[in-house]
Amino acid sequence: TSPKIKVDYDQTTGVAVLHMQSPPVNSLSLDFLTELCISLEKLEMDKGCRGLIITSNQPKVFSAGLDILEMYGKSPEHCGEFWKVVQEMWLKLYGSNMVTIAAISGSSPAGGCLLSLTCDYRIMADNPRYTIGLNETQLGIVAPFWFKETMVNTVGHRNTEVALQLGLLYKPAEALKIGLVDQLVPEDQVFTVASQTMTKWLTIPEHARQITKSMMRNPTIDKLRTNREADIQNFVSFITKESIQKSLRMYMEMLKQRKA
Ligand code: CO8
Repeated sequence: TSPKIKVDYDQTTGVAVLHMQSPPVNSLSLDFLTELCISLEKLEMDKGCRGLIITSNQPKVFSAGLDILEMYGKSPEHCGEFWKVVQEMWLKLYGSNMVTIAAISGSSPAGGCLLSLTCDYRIMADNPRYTIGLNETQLGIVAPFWFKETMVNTVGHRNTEVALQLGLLYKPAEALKIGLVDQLVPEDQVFTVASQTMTKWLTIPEHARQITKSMMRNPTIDKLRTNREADIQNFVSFITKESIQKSLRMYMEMLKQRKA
């Protein structure tokens, strides 16, 4: 199988660009996330790599979020293994020493939104066809506490309360208004602006910035670190419930019908 992630690392600038290239919609499957974690591990170990831009090579979509097929009709063992790598992805990105920028070139629901929320800065294509948000309740599922906290840390308690209960998917202008993204730019400039923004962030003394980032994020990270196993058990027992499986099936059927 062809790689789902392509990394271009420029040693002279110290900036790596991670392209998600898993057709059709960069859904976060077990294989995708495993590959992503391996790439992140390598970049994090390379002391010369100071910045990471995450973007999508798929048209119209940044990432469709967790691959629903990894959670539907699968054994508890499989679900547990899958959830572990979802946690791993979040821990690696939210706690990264690198400056991370999401170049959001398309829609970014659920896990795709979470992925961009782990970054230090979000630039989104200003196209009203695209949406971003944590829409879990629309699938009949519940965003776990660390999804919720990542959202609270970004847009505050009240915005999160509304966004998560209603499972809101925001158009770019609305996302900007609540601070879910930091900047909107014309579609063809997302990457260029991300690179320019990176240059700016990299002028800040590295150690001071890293300590500041950890100070902001460690309380949330530590909560998952110390509760990983329980969080896996929670997920597995929730997702394998008959009623939840039924919700997932109905949601997938809705996706197919919407297409037809
Ligand atoms: N997983 C698996 N397959 C998917 C997913 C997904 N997340 N998203 C889309 N697909 C499939 C579609 O079913 C379709 O398949 P097919 O070609 O066989 O019919 C194909 O990908 C292409 O999709 P579309 O035709 O819909 O493509 P569009 O370009 O029209 O739209 C979108 C792209 C906007 C991304 C749209 O596909 C969409 O809205 N997808 C659903 C996104 C979503 O709701 N994801 C939620 C996943 S759950 C999650 O991430 C967090 C779960 C937390 C778990 C907590 C439990 C305790």
